[in-house]
Amino acid sequence: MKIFLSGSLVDEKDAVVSVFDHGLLYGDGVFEGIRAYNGRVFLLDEHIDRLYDSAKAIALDIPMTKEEMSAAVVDTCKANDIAEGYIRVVVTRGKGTLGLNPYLCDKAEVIIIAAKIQLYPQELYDNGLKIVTVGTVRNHPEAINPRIKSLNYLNNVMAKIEAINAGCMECLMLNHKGEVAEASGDNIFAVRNGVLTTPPSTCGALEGLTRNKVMDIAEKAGYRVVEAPMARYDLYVADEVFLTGTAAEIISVVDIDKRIIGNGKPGEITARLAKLYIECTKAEGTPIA
Ligand code: PXG
Repeated sequence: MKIFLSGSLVDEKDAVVSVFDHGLLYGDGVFEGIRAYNGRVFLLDEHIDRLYDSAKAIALDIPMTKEEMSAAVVDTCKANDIAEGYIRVVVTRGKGTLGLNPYLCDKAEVIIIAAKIQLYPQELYDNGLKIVTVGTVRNHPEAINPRIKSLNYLNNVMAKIEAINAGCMECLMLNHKGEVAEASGDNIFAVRNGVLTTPPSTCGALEGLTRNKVMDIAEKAGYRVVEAPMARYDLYVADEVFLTGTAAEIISVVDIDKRIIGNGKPGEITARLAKLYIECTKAEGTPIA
């Protein structure tokens, strides 16, 4: 496998970073997870914009222009013959000292990996997920803003541990006010009486690109879409609940804290939106070839 590392494509065995990299020492950096479908990189500009916004928020200078970054993503796919896959872009603070001071770091390190995707088992799409609310509260927005896609994912990892310990693959995270934020690695939507509701990013959600795309698709399909603070109650009494994310795409939730959602089966509106989303993934994107 060829990896893009600090400006060039290198063999996987040569793709190594310093043990003094602050990405490793402090989780100091940002990342993106991107999909390639049908020989195209899906939502590439949107991912690059979010990467640069995340970097700006943590005062990290990426030593490449957005155009160079987009080209590097495409080149990395090409070098690995990826037409369908998962691309991870990582920008770390770079090599520094054993102290926190990011201003003592050399230069941000840029890593791009383009690999085959590990999909969730089909059974989960057919039958829906069971999730539980976890005790790990979403990061306070004035501590680490959840809109920053940072390398510091311990908040999400702790939530995921609780989910797995409870026998679930995903979980529901609430913000410091007890409002619905998101899952550990996906956004959440409720459908009730044909209206879609999802929390605004100010409630502690990442501004998911799948989320934004689904909102767009839903509106075009004639559904009303509302961004509003939500309580767990709103999810419990919904007709349908689903999660969105680059990896998961759209996946139904049929059980939250042992409350059966709707009739306990993946809903019709969710299925319709998932179909429309898949159509977009096949038809849109930046060509790799
Ligand atoms: N919320 C969080 C906290 C995320 O990390 C999403 C929502 C969905 O956003 P997008 O833009 O993908 O629709 C994410 C995305 C993985 C992986 O390997 C994916 C994510 C995070 C960590 C790992 O699939 N996130």
